[in-house]
Parts: sequence; C-alpha cells; structure tokens
Amino acid sequence: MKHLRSRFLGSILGSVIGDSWGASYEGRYYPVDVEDFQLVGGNYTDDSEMMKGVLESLLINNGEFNGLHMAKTFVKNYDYRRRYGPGATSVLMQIKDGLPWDRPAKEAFYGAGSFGNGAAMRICPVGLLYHNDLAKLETIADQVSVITHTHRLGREGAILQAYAVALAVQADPRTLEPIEFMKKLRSLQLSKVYHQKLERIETYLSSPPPVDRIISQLGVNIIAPESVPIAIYNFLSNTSNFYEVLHSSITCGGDTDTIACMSGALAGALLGVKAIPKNWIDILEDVDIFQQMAKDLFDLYLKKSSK
Ligand code: AR6
Ligand code: MG
Repeated sequence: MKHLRSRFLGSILGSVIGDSWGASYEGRYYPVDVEDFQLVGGNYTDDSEMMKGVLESLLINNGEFNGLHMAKTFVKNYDYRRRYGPGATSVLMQIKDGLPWDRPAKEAFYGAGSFGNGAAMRICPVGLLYHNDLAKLETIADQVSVITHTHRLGREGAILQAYAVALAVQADPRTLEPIEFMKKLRSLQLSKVYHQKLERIETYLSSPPPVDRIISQLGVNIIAPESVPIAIYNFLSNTSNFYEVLHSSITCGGDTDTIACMSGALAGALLGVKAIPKNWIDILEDVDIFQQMAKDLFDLYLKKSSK
C-alpha cells in the first residue's frame, strides 16, 4: 500500500513536472536541445491546471463525475496565461457566459467536437483512482473528456492514456514487459488510427527505427492521436528511468509540454515519487496543492476499495 501511495504522488507530480519542463520547448523540432529542469522548469500550463480541476471535482464528489461542478471548476481555474488550446478556451468562455456545460463542446469545430489532446492531458487522476476497475475508468474518462472534447478521437485518447496510467500504477517496475503492456492497451475498443499506432509502437519497441521515423509515424502534435501514442512509446522505451522518459519526450519536439505531461504521468505511476529528484519537486509551482490532492486521491481510493 505504501508503494501505491508513492505512485499516486509520483504520477500527479510527474505530470506537472513533464508539463512544466516541456513548456519551454513547445513547437520546436527534433532534436530539441533540452536544458536541465531546474534551469527552465517550475511553472505549469493548462495541462496541469485542468488536471487540478479534475482532481478538485472528483475529490469533492466522492470520485464520481459531476459535469456541472467539473465544468464550473475548469472555468473558475481558467487563466489565459497558461496557454490553453483555442477550442478549450472557447468552450470554457461559453460556459462562463451561461451556456449549459454540455453544449459548447458538442458545437465546437462546426459540430464535430474537438480531438485535441486536451482531454488526455488532464486524465491521469481517473487512471489512478479507477486503476482496478476498467469499466468505470472508461466511463469516467469519457465523461471528464466531453466537457471540452466530444470528438470520438479526443475521448478515446483520454481513455487510452487513463488505461496506460492504470496499468503503470499496477505494474512491477522490475518485471514490466513493454510488449505485454501494449497487448493490454490493444484490448481497448478504439478507432483504427489508435490501433495502427499501437501496433507500430509494439514493432518499434522490439526493434527501434531512427527517432525521426518514429516521430513522423506516431506524430508529436496537439491532437490526441498524434500525441498519446508517442507519450506511451517514450515511457515504454525507458521504464526504469524517470528522467529519460521526460527527456526523450521533450527531445522529440512538437507539443512537448503535453507529451511530457502524459509520459511523466506514466513514469511517475510506475516508479513512484522516489524516482523524482527532490530538488525538482521543491521548485514546482503549487507543489503543496498537488501533493495534497494526490494524497487525498489515494485516501479516496482506499475508502472506495474498502467498501
Ligand atoms: N477539426 C479540426 N481540427 C481540430 C479538431 C477538429 N474537429 N479538433 C481539434 N483540432 P483544442 P486542447 C485541432 O483547441 O485539446 C495547448 O497547448 C485544432 O487545431 O480543443 O485543449 C495544450 O497544452 C485545435 O485548435 O485544445 C495542448 O497541448 C487543436 O486541435 C493543446 O493546446 C487543439 O484542440 C491542445 O489543447
Ligand atoms: Mg499546455
């Protein structure tokens, strides 16, 4: 149990650190020359701000989804300086203006809904809380997504990331088999684009091609199908090393903050908070808040699983 607590904390802090470290390099091309976290990191962006909203709302609602409450929490926390995506900004501003919480996201992108990676980037707490209940994990991840991202690919990206967090938090870091991990991910019902990429990841893990080919085949962009897969790949290529997971994710370029946020969630869930340098944690913005919420989420998990 002690380890599980450390993993909840590692995953939440790993997300914020990945977001914060990657934020300095957004939009650059591979190979990004990544400086030390202590030189450039500390301040987080929309990824962590929205994850904080998910945590706040789940914690106050006993781990259940309350759409109005979560949407209002996202609106309350919204700070434009955190560099939100344009779709998410528009949706949250319309909710702020009084539209029903479940309407603007459906109407976004001419009614198609967003498939940006903004649902996947905030989903880590759902993967942690429901790591031993896949049906519930899928339901809640989908519900948390649709406040801003109703397109199937946006929602599926969040489910895929949440399930990867769930598998990571349960895996033994000494014996984790990346190919077995991938087989479990492939058991999810997802659109073809995800299955194609998950198959590619499995091939790359057995025999890695040059990094620029991995980037061109998996993508490093702000849409979910072009960011969740490479986050999973970078995690599974470096499962024993928290630093390498984040560093390799940022080196790939593109949407570095969100990709490192997602791979950081996975590495922290597997390796626990002890794998994160203490001086990194110390400089993290709002670290006390994130630490407390991670602990509260773990206590909620214990409470729910003792019933
Ligand atoms: N049709 C065309 N383009 C789309 C569609 C669609 N249905 N859906 C998304 N896009 P958004 P996010 C493109 O705005 O997902 C921040 O830096 C479109 O270009 O909903 O919350 C975060 O940190 C759209 O603007 O935002 C993330 O890194 C973009 O995908 C990132 O932005 C993102 O979708 C995504 O944030
Ligand atoms: Mg961001």
